[in-house]
Amino acid sequence: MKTRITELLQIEYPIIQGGMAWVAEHHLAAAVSEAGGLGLIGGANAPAEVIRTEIRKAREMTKKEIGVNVMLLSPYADEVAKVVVEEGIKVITTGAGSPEKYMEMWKEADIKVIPVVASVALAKRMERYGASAVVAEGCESGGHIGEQTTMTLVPQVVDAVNIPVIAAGGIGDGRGFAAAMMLGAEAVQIGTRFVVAEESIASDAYKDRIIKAKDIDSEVTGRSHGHPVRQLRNQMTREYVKKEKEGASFEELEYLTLGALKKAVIDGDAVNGTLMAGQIAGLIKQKQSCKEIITEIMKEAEKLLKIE
Ligand code: TUI
Repeated sequence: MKTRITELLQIEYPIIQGGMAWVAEHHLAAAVSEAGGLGLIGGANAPAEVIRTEIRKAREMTKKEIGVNVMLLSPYADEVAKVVVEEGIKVITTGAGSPEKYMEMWKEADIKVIPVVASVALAKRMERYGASAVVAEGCESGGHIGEQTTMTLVPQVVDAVNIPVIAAGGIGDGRGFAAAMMLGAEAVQIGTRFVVAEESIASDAYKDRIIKAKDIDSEVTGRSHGHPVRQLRNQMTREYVKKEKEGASFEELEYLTLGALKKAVIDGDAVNGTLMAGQIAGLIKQKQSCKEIITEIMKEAEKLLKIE
């Protein structure tokens, strides 16, 4: 399947991987790129030198292009923004903010910048700043989310910009992929389904919670302080929501989630950790290789879209 995104990124399949904190490290990024999609290293809150090492390790595993997701709320965002240029990265996605202060530097380095947006306004602003494409991410996604659903956001962004749009949020199989194409997207970004990939280093406890998840098992915390985060419900989220209802301060709530992502992803603590996952978790039933995931999605989508 050819779209402006497969042409732009020179990839076989129009599937890009989400920049998931702790999960999107070199094993997963290399496996997704090797399977014909675009794999990315998730910058998350990691120091720039950690990202440099991750990029180099991914390149030892694949000759194909890998990208980096720069998480703009990170205290290290400025350093990471420079390291990606130094390392010759050619595709950047960004999340949780507007990357406009880095756009000139990245464009000069011939980098394709693909900001993740949660609104039409930011999509239009990013096009003006020279973005090559945007990811329109609906609130079905795991992690930090906006307000719009994928179904409403994607076609509105498609109508508002001329650059290609990648749909994200709630896409986990060929039906979701085909639906995104019907909304005018030219690729999809997938997160949750790649968390459970065989090549993903996420703990078995985290993967098992996704595989056992029902449709209603995710919960959004942090709405009270303007940083809503979708994750699977557990003891930590129950305590968080209770404290949020009691009017706890941002600092008190932050304390609850300190290091909680690492707890879930690396230590396998599914009780106190942050199990970021999208609403599509309920659909995900097994661990598969990235190659199997991508091939299965494409086969199903091509049948639905009647592409031979
Ligand atoms: O960024 C993500 N997903 C993330 S980032 C993350 S790390 C984190 N953890 C706790 C709190 C906050 C972050 C975990 N998951 N997805 C892309 C995304 N970007 N979703 C929503 C947005 C967004 C929201 C508002 C982008 C821009 C924006 O406003 C910027 C502006 O200036 O208008």
